[in-house]
Amino acid sequence: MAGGREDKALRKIAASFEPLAEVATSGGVAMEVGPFSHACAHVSVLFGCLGIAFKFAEKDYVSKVDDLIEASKSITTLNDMIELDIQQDCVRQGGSHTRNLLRVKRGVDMVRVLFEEIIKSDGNSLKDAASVAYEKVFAPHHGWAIRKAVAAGMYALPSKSQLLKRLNEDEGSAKVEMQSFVRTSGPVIQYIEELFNSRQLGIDW
Ligand code: 1PZ
Repeated sequence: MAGGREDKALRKIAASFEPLAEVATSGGVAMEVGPFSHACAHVSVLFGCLGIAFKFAEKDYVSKVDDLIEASKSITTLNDMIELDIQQDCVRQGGSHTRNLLRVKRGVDMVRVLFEEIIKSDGNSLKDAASVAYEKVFAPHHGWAIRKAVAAGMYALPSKSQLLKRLNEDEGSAKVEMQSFVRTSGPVIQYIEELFNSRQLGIDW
């Protein structure tokens, strides 16, 4: 819709990950909680283009991003945020910043894989691309009930062309922005995984 809130949302999402990718590949600069969580907040605009089927996923994702935004008011870097949770022995506790970071990282990864699938598919199906992304990123971590609900929700997704229309993009412009996001989100995801792995916290929980 012209002038709608989703006006050029893809460009915004892609642009907000540029500086994060620079930090991730700098080999020394620490990523800050604020810029990271605000970039992740941009991503949630996509939910608005998917219809009501994924409202529950949106709520879960947004609440976790909001928790990170709140954390950024008193903690500067992702590194320090994790260290504080380690000190307080609450890394895996429900609602901890570190646990929410791992979930939000998966959300970003899902969008990355989703865009990769959309870019390489010729058809008009969003369901196929979304199913592949979900299977790869979230399904191994979700129980039976959630997996069933997600599978049912996939049937309610709009088509790829409907999604692009809601995003105010055509095939060509969408491809450019999606490619940009795929390129920049990769190193950011790796950076976060390294924060976990270098402390033996694991990323499979
Ligand atoms: C076209 C794209 C289709 C989008 C499909 C989205 C599928 C994701 C469905 C996730 C359902 C979430 C239900 C809640 C799950 C929670 O149990 C877990 C664990 O949370 P905790 O126990 O730590 O509080 N939460 C998650 O796994 C995070 C889910 C975030 C979903 C973000 C998806 C981002 C994709 C955006 C695409 C527009």
